Amino acid sequence: MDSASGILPSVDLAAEVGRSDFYQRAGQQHLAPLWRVLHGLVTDEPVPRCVPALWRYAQVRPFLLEACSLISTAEAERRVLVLENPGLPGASRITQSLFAGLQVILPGEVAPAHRHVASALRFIIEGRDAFTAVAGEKTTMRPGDFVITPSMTWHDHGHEGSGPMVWLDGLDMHIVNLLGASFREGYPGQVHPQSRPEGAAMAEAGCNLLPVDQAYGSQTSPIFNYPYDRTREALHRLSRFREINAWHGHKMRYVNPVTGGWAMPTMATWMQLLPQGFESRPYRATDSTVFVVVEGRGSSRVGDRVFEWAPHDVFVVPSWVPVQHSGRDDAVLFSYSDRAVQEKLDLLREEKL
Ligand code: GTQ
Repeated sequence: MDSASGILPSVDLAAEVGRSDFYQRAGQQHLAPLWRVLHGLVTDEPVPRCVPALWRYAQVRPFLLEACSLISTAEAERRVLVLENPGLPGASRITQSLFAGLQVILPGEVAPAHRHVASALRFIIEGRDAFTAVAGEKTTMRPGDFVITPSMTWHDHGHEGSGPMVWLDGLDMHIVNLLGASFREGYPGQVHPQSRPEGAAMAEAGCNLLPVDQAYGSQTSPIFNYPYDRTREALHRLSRFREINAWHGHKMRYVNPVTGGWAMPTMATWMQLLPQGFESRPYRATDSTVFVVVEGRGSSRVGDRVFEWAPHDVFVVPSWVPVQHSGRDDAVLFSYSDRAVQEKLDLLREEKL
């Protein structure tokens, strides 16, 4: 950050010249005057470096396919194009706290097993018959599914179908790194062995029932694939009898059935239906949010920008910037943010305008 922008208005700039020797000597002792930077550190309101941005899938997809011809998953480990916020170039961030990338895998390829403290979410964009295996259980991924890789669980991805498979990865590694808590391990071998049948997690936790005497030590949901057919059905059904929310349309949050809280401890996730012709009222919140268009076309006003979007486009709404959505057709948006962290730390602020 530019230190001048943080100078207290009351600091006398002429007098600062006479203090330069002091600053220099203090600096040699690793001491720095707070009064030169205070207002840049403790700001009157959020000063996001993250800016509103839109990635059109039609423009991004050719780059994903070109990446497939240039590097294998074996070499890349994860063949991902990072969605870099234009306000944070080179930082591998879509918001100040969160990572987003588009991962592509081709038939027959394997993204080898590893595990890390950072948690990941996958939101499936395109393709069929690819799977991810998490902690010994495989799940086949379909467009619109929300899939979780909990902290420190072994995971690999594979593809047994035809055509490229693309999903959006959302990770919290910048939060983990801020706190100095990152660990990672590669698995000795391409894939981690499977120990449970596909569908085990859904049977145990996805039917409004939980096994007796089962202890849950983690804050992450035991359901690791929230399939789109069920999510979509819920949204459309409730749109027929529930009054619409003026700021969000019909919006549901993904929950951990054990706690009733967010599905993941760091990242909050939602799916919303904006019925044809619906125009939301504007709101703003301190959690910068990433949106993925699942179905339909529409537009979102984000601060002074207007994004016209179509299926598979991704856009980002920075902290404290007002947002307003309109659905041209029945449109469905997936979204995620660091709200789960902000709530736990009593940091979240929201304003419905
Ligand atoms: O699939 O495990 O986009 O570890 C970034 C880091 C994906 C993954 C990413 C990862 C992964």
